[in-house]
Amino acid sequence: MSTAGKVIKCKAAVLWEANKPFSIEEVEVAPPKEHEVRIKIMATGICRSDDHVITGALVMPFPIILGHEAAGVVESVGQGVTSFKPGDKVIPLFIPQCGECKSCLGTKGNLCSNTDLASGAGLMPDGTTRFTCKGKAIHHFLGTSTFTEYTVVHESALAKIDSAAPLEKVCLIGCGFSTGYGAALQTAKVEPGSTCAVFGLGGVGLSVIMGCKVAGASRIIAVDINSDKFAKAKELGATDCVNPKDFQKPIHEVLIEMTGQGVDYSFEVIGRTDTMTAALACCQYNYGVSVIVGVPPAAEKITFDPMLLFTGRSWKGSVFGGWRSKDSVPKLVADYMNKKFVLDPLITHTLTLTQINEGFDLLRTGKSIRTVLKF
Ligand code: CND
Ligand code: ZN
Repeated sequence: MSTAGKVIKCKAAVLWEANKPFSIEEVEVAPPKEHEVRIKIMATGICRSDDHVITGALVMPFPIILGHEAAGVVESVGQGVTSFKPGDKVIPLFIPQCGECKSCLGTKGNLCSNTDLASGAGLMPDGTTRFTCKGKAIHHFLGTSTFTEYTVVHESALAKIDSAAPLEKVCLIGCGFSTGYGAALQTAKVEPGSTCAVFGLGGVGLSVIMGCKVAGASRIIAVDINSDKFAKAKELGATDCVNPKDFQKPIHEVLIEMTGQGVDYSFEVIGRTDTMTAALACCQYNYGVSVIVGVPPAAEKITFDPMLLFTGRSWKGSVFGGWRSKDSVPKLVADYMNKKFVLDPLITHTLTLTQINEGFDLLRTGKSIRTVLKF
């Protein structure tokens, strides 16, 4: 029997408060309103940004359903939705592309004004939620919320993808892969023959390495305090691996010595202020470019020597790899289907939604790259 137009009761991982495990609960998911789409989630990756909400490094309201890196199938559509129909394979977009704001209409940026990243309201664009549990409204996360069997997203925050795409792999295109790969190709625009340094070798950092390699970088230096990450970094294109713990001197000095004048491009893919400054300092003093990809911890500030910028370095940030989400995600899926890049090496664990806390433990103990939860 069709579920369209009805409330769906299903399982979801609810985070009731900070620094607590997820609770697997039965939630009610309301039907999609005008210009919204209800999706059956088939697979979702666990990203460090989800963990940042748990620890408070990324401030969002509780209770909340986290998860933003997923793939699924359309269950039903709200009034006025013409570009999606039940059965379509889709990827939710944590950075929407409304097509109407200054970023979407211009050619320079990808950060749609309708993103919930800055306001952190945890609500649908109309200011309400589609989830309830035990009589309480549950917040959305970045307009996606994928740690649930069903979710509702605005049509501007959804991309239709190839019906042959394997959802348990391409879910990574919803965040980790695209964020890292695009930081190298779209934001930094790494050129052939460049020297790059990548700080942090999780799913996102390893995807930066893949992007640097595709761009033709001749030297890619991978930096992590967990040397267990080095084998995979090399497999994906790193030419050198450095553990800051093996040196007395600061890591930026080590990298400058290794390269003569510093790297052409550096990427901070951890989410720490000290490594953001180190990444800036390790790039070439005149034309080096440093890209912040890791989510900055809330309430922390950076004090740095402005001489680092005065001599000509650039310091940039990159959200969702600089991709215009709705336009780019279907193309990235097509590129994956045409074997232009791999996703398998990033997926180290596959679990079910009810094992979500185990998945987060694997991330926190540095044992996983990406865990994919299959439904
Ligand atoms: P994950 O935790 O898997 O990787 C981080 C890596 O950094 C790990 O391998 C750590 O060992 C390493 N690390 C930790 N501390 C240090 C240190 N002091 N020096 C060197 N290495 C260290 O995280 P992820 O790959 O899922 O995400 C990385 C960051 O990117 C994280 O902050 C996440 O929130 C952010 C991000 C940004 C965006 C965006 O759009 N910009 C999207 N998704 C995630
Ligand atoms: Zn993410």
